[in-house]
Amino acid sequence: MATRYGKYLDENPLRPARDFYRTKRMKSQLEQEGPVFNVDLFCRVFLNKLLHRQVKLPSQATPNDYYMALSHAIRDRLVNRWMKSTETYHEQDVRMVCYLSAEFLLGKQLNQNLLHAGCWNTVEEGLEKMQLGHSLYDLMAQEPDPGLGNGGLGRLAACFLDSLATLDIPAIGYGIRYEFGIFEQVIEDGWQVERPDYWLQLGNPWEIHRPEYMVEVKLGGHTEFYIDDEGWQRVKWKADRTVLGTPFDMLVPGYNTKTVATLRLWSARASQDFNFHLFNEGDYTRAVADKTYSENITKVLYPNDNTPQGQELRLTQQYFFVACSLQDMIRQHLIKNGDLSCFQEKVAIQLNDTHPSIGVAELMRLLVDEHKMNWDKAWTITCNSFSYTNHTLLPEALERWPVRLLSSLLPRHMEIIYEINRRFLNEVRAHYPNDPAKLARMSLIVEGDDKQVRMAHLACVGSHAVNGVAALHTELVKSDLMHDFHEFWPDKFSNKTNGVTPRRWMLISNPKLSHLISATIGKDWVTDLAQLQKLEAYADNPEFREKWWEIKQENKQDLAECIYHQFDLEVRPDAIFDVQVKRLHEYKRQLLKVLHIIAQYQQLKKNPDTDIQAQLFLFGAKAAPGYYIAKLIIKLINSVATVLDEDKDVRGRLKIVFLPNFNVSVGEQIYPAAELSEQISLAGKEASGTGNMKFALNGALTIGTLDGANIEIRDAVGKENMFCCGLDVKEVKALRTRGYHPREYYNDNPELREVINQIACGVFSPDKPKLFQPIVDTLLNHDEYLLLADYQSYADCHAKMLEAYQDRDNWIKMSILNTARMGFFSSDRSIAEYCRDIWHVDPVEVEVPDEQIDIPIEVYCPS
Ligand code: 26Q
Repeated sequence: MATRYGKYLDENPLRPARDFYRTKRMKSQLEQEGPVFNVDLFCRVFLNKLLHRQVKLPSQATPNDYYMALSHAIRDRLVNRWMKSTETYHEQDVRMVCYLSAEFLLGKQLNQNLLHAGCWNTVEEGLEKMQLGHSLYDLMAQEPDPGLGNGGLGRLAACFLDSLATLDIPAIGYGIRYEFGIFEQVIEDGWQVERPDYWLQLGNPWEIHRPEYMVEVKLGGHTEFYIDDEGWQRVKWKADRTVLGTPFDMLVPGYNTKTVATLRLWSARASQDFNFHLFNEGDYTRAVADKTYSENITKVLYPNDNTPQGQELRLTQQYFFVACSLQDMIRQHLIKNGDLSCFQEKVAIQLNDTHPSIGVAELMRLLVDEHKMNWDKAWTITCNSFSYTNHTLLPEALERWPVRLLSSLLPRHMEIIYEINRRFLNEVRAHYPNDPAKLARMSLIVEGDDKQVRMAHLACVGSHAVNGVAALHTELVKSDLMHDFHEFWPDKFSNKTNGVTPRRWMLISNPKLSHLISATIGKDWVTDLAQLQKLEAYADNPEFREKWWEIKQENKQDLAECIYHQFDLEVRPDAIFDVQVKRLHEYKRQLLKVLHIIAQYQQLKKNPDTDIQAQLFLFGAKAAPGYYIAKLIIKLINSVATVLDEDKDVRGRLKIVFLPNFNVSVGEQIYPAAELSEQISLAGKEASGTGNMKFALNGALTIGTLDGANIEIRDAVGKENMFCCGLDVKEVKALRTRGYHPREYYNDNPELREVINQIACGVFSPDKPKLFQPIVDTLLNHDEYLLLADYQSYADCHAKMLEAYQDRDNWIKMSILNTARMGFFSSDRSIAEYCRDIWHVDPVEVEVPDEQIDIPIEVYCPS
C-alpha cells in the first residue's frame, strides 16, 4: 500500500525510531486474547484513526502517524473499561488509594496497553496484513519512553500502579506532568552529556486533558487573623500570586481484569489574575510575558536521585502537585458525601517519600482555614488519611527546607508546621520530662541561624503508618534514622519489601522465557508469581535446562545485535554477560567494579595466554548533572573500555560496554540477557533496590553485598545460589568505630595498589595523566563507601563465580532456581501488604458486560 512512499517513510526526520529496541522479535504467546478485537475490525478501526485523528491516508502517513493511529485505536479499546471503573467507584463511594508521587517512571505505554487489552497478536497480524511497510515493533520504536522519574522510586510507583489495577484496588496516582522528563544521556569522548527530553513534542496519545477539573493554587503573600461570625479566631492566607493546575489523565489497565486505574498528572498554567497588579498598572506585555513564571513550575524533572537539590522551584513543584491533588480529592469527596467528617474513611493517601509531605500541612490548612473545622478533628482526619514510605538511609538525601524559604512561599503552612510541632513536642515532653536533647532531635525544626524543616519528621508525625522498603532498611529506619520516633510510636512502623511487576519485567520484556514458563507450569504465575515455585521440579530436568540455556543465549544474541546496530560494537555472545545498571552514585560502587576489571586486566597482561572465561561488562548509569565525581567515574569506565579495546593482548576476552541513556526501555532489553547481576552497594546504604529483583526474576545470578533487598533475595533463593560478599552492616559499623584508614588496604594489598597506581599515573588517561586524580584522592583519603575495605572480598567472590560458570549444568540449575524462588518479589505481593496493613482497602470488581458494544460504526476503509 504505502510501499511507493517507503523511502519517504524511512527518512522521516520527525521522531526517528529512537532506540535499538526496534528489532524486537516476539511472536507473542503472552496473552489472554480478549474479545475486544479481531483482525479485520482492528484494520478498519486503525485506518479510521489514521484518517480522522491524524488526517492522513496511508500513502501520506509517517511512522509517527501510524504510531498515533495505533495508540488511539488501542486506547479506545480500554476507555470503556476505564469509565466503568470510575463510574463504579463513584456510585459505590468506595475507599480509594491516592498514591502521591513526584515521579512515575512509566516506560512505554503501547506495549503495556496492547498486552492488557489482550490484542497484541491481533494487532501484529493486522499490521502485517495491511502491508504498511512497518511492523508493530517499528511503530513501538516511535514512542518516546516517558521518563517522568529518576530511578528506583519513580519506577516503584509505576509498578505499584500496575499491581493496584491488576488487584482491582480502587486507586488513583497523582503526580506531575513534566514537559521535560529525565534528560537523555549521550556519551561524548567518554563523558556524559545531557540533552533535554521533550517527550511531548509529537503529541502524547495516552493522555486526556481534563481542563474542567482545573484548580487554583496560591503562592506567597502573608497571613491575617480575623474573627469569624461565630466568634472564633481564624486565619486567612492572602497570597500574592496564583497558578492554575490542569490535569492530564493516563489510563492504567490491570492485567486479566476489567479494572482500569487512573494516573492524574498536573500541569501548571498561568491564571488570568496571576499578575493582576501589572495588568491594572497597564503593563500588559510584561504581564503576559510573566505567564512563563507559572508555566515553568511543571517544566522539568529535577534530575537528582538521592542527592536532593534544595531550590525554590523544586519546593514549588512539590506544593503545586500536592495542593492540586488534595483539592481534587476533596472535590470528589464532597460530591458524594456533602462534608469532610468521613474523609479519612474514603481515602488512603500514600506519600512516596517526603517529596509530597507538605500535604500534611496543606490538608490541615484546607480543613481548618477553608472548611472551618476545629484543629483536633482536622488533625485526626489528617493523621488517619496519610501514610509515609521512606526510601533512603543516606543522611544527605533527607529533605530539609529552609524556614525562610517556606515562610515566603507558603507562609500559612509555616505557621501550621510550627503549631503541629508545638503540640507534638508537648506530647514528647510529657513522655520524657527531662530530655531536651531528645526534643531537639525529634523537633520538626532544626534550630540555629539557618532554621530548617525536617520533612521526614513532618511526614512521620502527620501519618498513621511509616514503612521502609526492605527488611534491613526498615530495621535501620527503626534503630538509627528514626530511632526516637520508633521508641515513641513503635506500632507506627512496618516493613513493606518492594516488588516489581511481572507483566513488564517478564511478560513484555522476556517473551521467550515467559512462553517456556507458561508452557511448563501454566499461565497463572503472571498474576500469582509464587506459582513460579513449580519450576523447581524441572531444575534437574536436562531437556528443560537445555531450553532454559538456549533462551538465555538467544536473549544475549538479541542484545548483542542491538549493540552492534546501535553502536557499531561487536561483543562476543559466548562471554558471560556481567551487568551493573542503575543510577550512578558513589554508594552503589560502580567504581569497585571498575577497580576489579582493571585488576583482571593486569593479570591478563602478565599471563596473556591463560585460558580465561570471556567476560562482557555492561554498564548503564545516569549521573546527576551536577555530581562531579559521578561524571568522572563514567569517564573512567569509558576510558578503561578504550584501553581494553585497543590492547591486542586482550582479544575480546575482557570487554566493557557503557550503554548510554539507561532507561525503562533499555532495561527491558538488558535484564533478559544478563547472566550476572551486580548489586554491590555498601551495606546499609541501598534502601532496597529493585533492579536486583528484575535480574533474578529473569534468571541472572546475583553477586552482591548484604544490603537492601539482597538479603531477602538470598534468603529466598538460597545462599548456595547467590554470590555474597563484603562487610555486613554490623561489620561496617565496627570498622568505622575502630577507625577506617583506606591507605592500610592500599599498602597491604599489592593487586589493589597496582590498580590504583595505574589510575593515578594516567594509564587510562595518557593525554591527561592527572585526570582521575580526584578519584584516587577520595579513595585513599576518605573512601566514604569503603570500597577498599570490600575490594578483596569482592574479588574472591567474583573468582568463585567465574569458576561456577564453568560448570554450565549447575549454573543453569542455579538460574532456574533463582527464577523459581522470586515469587515473593512481585509488586502484587507488596501492594497486597499495603492494602492489608496500611490502607485497609478492599478490591472492587468492575463489570463490563459486553465489550463489543463500543465498536465504532463509522469505519472508513479506503480500498
Ligand atoms: C529530592 C529533593 C530535590 C530534588 C530531588 C529529590 C529526590 C528525587 C528522587 C530525592 C530522591 C529521589 C529518589 C530516590 C530513590 O529512587 N530511592 C530508591 O528508592 C527505591 C524504591 O524504594 C529503592 O529500591 C532504592 O534503594 C532507593 O535508592
